[in-house]
Amino acid sequence: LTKTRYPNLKRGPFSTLGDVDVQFFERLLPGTGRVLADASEIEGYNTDWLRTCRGCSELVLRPKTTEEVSAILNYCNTHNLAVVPQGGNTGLVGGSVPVFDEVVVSTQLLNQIISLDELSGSLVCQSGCVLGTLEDYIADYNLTIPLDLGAKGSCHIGGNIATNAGGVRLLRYGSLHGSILGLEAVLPNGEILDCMSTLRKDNTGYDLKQLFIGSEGTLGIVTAASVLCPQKPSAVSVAFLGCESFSKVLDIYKQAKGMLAEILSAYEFLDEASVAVNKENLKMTSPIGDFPFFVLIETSGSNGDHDEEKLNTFLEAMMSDGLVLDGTVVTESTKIKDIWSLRERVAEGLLHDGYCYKYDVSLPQAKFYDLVLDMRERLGSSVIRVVGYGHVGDGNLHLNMTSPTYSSEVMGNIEPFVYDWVSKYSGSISAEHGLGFKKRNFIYHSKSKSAVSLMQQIKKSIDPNGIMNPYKVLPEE
Ligand code: FAD
Ligand code: 2HG
Ligand code: ZN
Repeated sequence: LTKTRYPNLKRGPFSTLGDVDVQFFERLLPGTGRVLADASEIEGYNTDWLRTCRGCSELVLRPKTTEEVSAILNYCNTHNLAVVPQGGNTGLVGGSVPVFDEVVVSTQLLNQIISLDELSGSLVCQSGCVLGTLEDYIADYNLTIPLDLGAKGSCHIGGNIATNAGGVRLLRYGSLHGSILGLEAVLPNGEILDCMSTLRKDNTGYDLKQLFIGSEGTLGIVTAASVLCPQKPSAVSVAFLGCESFSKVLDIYKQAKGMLAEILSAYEFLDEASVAVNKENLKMTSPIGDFPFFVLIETSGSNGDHDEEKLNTFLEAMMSDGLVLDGTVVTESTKIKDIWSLRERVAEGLLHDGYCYKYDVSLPQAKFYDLVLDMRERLGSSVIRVVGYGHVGDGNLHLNMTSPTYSSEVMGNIEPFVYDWVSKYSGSISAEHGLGFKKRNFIYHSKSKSAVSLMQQIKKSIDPNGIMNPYKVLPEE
């Protein structure tokens, strides 16, 4: 690990960790595996999922309670030590790893489920609970988590809240701004902020929890949350369809909204190049032939016969109108999983090419795919591939390019072109992954000067010493 990974960036005026600091943390967090300082043990905490960002922290702390988090932050704030909160480390914008030598505070051991109200569906848990574990736990109570994403086996609910993660169920259940009923966070000075409501309705004053949803670790550490869990649908079907153009993908979406209506729970698309990633890099097979575009439709409801009838009528109409060229429908859970894997594993498959240039944008749906086409033309053979896939129903495109290794020439052709393109259509340069370290300097492409200025004031008032996740989210001053 080298301290000069980012030679053009100036380290903030923070203290450097000393033996006395480490001894304090060892006393605070007794037992094995709670204070990690061995280089080989902390390498993973210094490197992000995409393996494109690397810090050189020398200390990882693993608290188990809110009080321990409070004592850690109080100490760091008093001793001017910078901190990076880390959950499952699946973030895609370099927000979860140190930039220089920030102390990593991992939520891995903050993993207790606290309570579940079966009737209202409010689940209260510590922030380090893995999303998939929560899903499995509440399935026994016929409930489900209002959020689902490919990283569910590793990401933490606290990380999901900190990034305001979207995922494939947003179309049905809305964003975490609605599903998180309350939370507890530790502020940079160690103070514990209790916003832990389990109520659906509570209009008493400013809704402070919203500030932490999507704050990417820059305002404090979320230690616990209350999640509104909907009833688990008893009938789920997935259709995987092939079609000839992106405009047909949108036509089918329009029809799906009308004909499937309340049972439509996901509408995702992949282009041919995305499915090729699955086939070439992950040796996966597609259940239907080759088509320029693929649509994944999920329906969920409470009556399988009713839903199947609706889905069949819809598909017959789509085939006879020539919108869908071929397709398959599955209802068995392992087959449903296999089809979802085709969509959810593209991100993993892309890494096998070498370096991945990753963009996650919101655009008016009609303009959506033009960006992929423009990028393909612009980059030509300088990249291995340009792929487009994503959450059509949410107007969220995932645009990815790959090359064997990082190329500054390719990067120069992508940025700022891609951000200017998105800005021209009033889109968002980060629909769901956040700004983190990689995208913070492009914030003005999506936010006004007045909005960024207020964000900076909020940051200063909550974190006057700037110790929480420095170099992230807000632009370089
Ligand atoms: P981390 O990566 O550890 O951290 C992310 C950010 O949150 C960092 O800035 C970190 O400092 C901060 N943070 C983490 N925990 C806390 C806490 N307790 N308090 C305060 N700050 C904290 N994202 C989507 O939105 N939709 C998707 O569909 C989606 N699919 C993905 C699929 C794959 C295969 C992968 C690898 C990633 C995907 N992501 C997706 C991105 C990522 O999984 C999400 O951003 C996720 O919410 C991050 O959770 P995490 O626990 O891994 O957080
Ligand atoms: C998804 O929807 C994730 O699969 C990851 O948000 C997207 O890696 C990507 O481009
Ligand atoms: Zn996504």
